[in-house]
Amino acid sequence: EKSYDFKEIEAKWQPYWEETNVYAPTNEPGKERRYVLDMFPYPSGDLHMGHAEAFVIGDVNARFWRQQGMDVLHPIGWDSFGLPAENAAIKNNTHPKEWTYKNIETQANSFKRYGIAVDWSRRLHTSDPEYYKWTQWLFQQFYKKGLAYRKYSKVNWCPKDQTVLANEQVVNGACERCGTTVTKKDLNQWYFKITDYAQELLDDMKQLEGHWPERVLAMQKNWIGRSEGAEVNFVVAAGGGKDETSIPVFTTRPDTLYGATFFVVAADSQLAVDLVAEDQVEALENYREQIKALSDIERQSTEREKTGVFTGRYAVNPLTGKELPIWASDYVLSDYGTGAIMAVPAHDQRDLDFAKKFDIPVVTVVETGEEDPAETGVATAGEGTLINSGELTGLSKAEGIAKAIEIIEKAGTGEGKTIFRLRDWLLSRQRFWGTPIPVIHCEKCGEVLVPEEQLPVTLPDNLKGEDLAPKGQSPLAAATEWNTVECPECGGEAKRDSDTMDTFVDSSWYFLRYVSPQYDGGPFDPEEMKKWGQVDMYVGGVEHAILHLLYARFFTKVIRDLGLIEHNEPFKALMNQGQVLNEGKAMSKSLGNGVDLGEQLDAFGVDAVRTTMVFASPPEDDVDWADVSPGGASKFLARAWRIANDVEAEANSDITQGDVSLRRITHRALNDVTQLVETGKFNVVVAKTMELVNATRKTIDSGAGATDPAVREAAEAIAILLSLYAPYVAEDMWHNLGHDEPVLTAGWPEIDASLLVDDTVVAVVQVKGKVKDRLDVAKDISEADLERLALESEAIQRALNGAEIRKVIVRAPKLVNIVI
Ligand code: ANZ
Ligand code: ZN
Repeated sequence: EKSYDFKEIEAKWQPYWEETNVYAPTNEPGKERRYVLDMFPYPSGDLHMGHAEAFVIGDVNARFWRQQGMDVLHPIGWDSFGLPAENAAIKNNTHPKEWTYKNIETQANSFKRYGIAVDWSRRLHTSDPEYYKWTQWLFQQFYKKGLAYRKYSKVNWCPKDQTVLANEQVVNGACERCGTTVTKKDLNQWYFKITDYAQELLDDMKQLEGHWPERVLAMQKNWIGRSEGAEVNFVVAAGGGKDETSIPVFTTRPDTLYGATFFVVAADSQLAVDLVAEDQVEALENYREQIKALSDIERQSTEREKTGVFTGRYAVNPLTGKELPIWASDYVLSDYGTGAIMAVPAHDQRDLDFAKKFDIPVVTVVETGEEDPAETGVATAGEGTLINSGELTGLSKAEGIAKAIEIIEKAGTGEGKTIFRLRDWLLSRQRFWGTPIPVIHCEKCGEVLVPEEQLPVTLPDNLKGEDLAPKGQSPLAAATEWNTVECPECGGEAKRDSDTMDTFVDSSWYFLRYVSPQYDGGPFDPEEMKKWGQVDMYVGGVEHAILHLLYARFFTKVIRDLGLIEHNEPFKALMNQGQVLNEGKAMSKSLGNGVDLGEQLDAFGVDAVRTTMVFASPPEDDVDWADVSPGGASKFLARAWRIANDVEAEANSDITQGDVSLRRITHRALNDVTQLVETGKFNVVVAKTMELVNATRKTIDSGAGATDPAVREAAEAIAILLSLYAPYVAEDMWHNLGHDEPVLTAGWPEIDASLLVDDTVVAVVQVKGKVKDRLDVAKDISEADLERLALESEAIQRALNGAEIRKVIVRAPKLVNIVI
């Protein structure tokens, strides 16, 4: 008899899937559609265990919906612009595309081997001119709507990588990539005006609740950071050689105005420079030098000791008329609110720390029942009653806020205001391997969009190696031949913009491109978009919980406002897969605990690795590779596979004559799996298959079992269940069972509801009135049988402990009470 040989099976079916293109949508009219998407990979080296975990999850979803009779779009592509390719090119004296496309090919082959049910004809790469043409086109539409603009600004600059970094790429003051201390640099930079959509990005999260992980929604909400409060104007009295002026502050607590004892401006702001009294200029300058390299997070940290300098000026509290000393400190950020605050040490911890350090009075204005902050050093932020607050005294916090806003609005010294923490998206990078910004700069005409018919603006092919090394300006700025052009407006000599786009731009719309990746009349074919629209299930790592998802949501909304799509949100549902660990730790080179995916596939086969990934835990939990057994999975698959071989022609093909107990297990498994997949319990799907394999084997081994029609029914069900996560075995079994079509076109078997009805109940066995055991028994069990089972139970024997039985009361099928 033939034995299970995964290598042979893999070699047989992989080309078959490609030839039959079985994973492409069928476009049959009237079919329900589902769009399943995995976050596309970055082409660094070959696939690793993390890919294997993430992609099998999307795959189970896609395969399940397909088996449920839906038309499924499940595409793949590569996020193929980015710095590593450029660094490799500099090192190897090549063009970045060589490294990039070589790695893509390697990964594509591995994905094919891994048996992912994707439509390969839709494959895209963001570094293909056919793709980035439309990234550029979208940029231009944003520009025309005023949503892409250039601004001179201080940006985080990595002196080693010679590029701008977004705030989130600065970790503890150092470049996320190379660890070099980040400095600030003044540069003219491109931004997307995502802040215009802040409120909508927040509001539409309602549609995602229950479909996205809660923690992702919480992170998005926090990142958008909506704050309600007031803007209050403080007059700054003339002094220190400077004129009278006025400075607004943003506060969430206008109710605490009477407790403000000082005033702080962001030390690194222009405001501080403009304000400072002449005799404090030097002190301020020294201080500014000192704080230059600190990140926002460090500045705001409550751990760090507060620092600052007095500016020599005073601000007048508009409610009390009192003068407050103005300090400059780094704990106030220059780009949040107005860059200035009224400080209320009694009720704000950072202010209190500062006040303690510099001996500034602390005035409690909200009686919260807690101890005096001036004594304890702990600010009180909770509810309470206002005290020492003039016309606000006696009010609650909420009433006080409303009343204070009313007063300042009447007096014309301020107003209620809502602000957001979200900043505009800095998208320009001074690097080579990215989408060129399709703008021309002309001395006469200013910024001019590259005419649409000239798109794409392609990257030059002739730069390589050292040409790409950062030298303070973008390699494209140095490529004179490439960047010198005629101005589309006046015909004079002009320069191409030499920046490229943040790769997050490329990935903010790729899910739209997949509906028609070859379309050249626009970023996507409107007809295809009508069919597929929103992604039904998006699978990817939680590391993208903020930026990528927020940017994709922003793009979707702008593209909707351009009239190109109708939906508001890109991803209806989101699933974050867990990590694959080894011995409890993330795999890493330095720990030397990496597990090589290719080696695992060679040793155990694709299906066993996939099954192990799925079986180890629910998708969102981590998998520790040290705790799992791909060898065990391989044995299970071999057992399943043998069943298909053992099925014999039925003596009687009337399925209703088949073994009822096996049929019950089969139909229950098919029935349960629907719910299990929909609730993401993929691991239980594997357990159910195992149960069915065992039951089927038992029936086969009991004499004439192999010819029982229930065995064939079960074997087919096993192939269909396996087709969700172990595609090779499933395909081979399906064909061994005599089918000519791919298993994925089998469709979900019809479930016989009469076989789902529970024919067992739980009988409770009590000793002296206390429950000592529970037994699964047939509904129609006789009193005698139930009594016998109860007395034979080990738990009951233990409970009796040799005591003499006085009486046994049996109420079949649910209760046995033993009296001793
Ligand atoms: C007075 C006050 C009293 C404040 C009080 C808080 C508690 P969120 O919720 O994060 O928006 N603030 C305003 N602008 C700031 C800046 N640029 N850098 C640092 N802190 C700034 O926080 C708003 C509060 O943070 C504001 O309300 C302000 O302090 C401070 F009992 O004003 B508050
Ligand atoms: Zn011009």
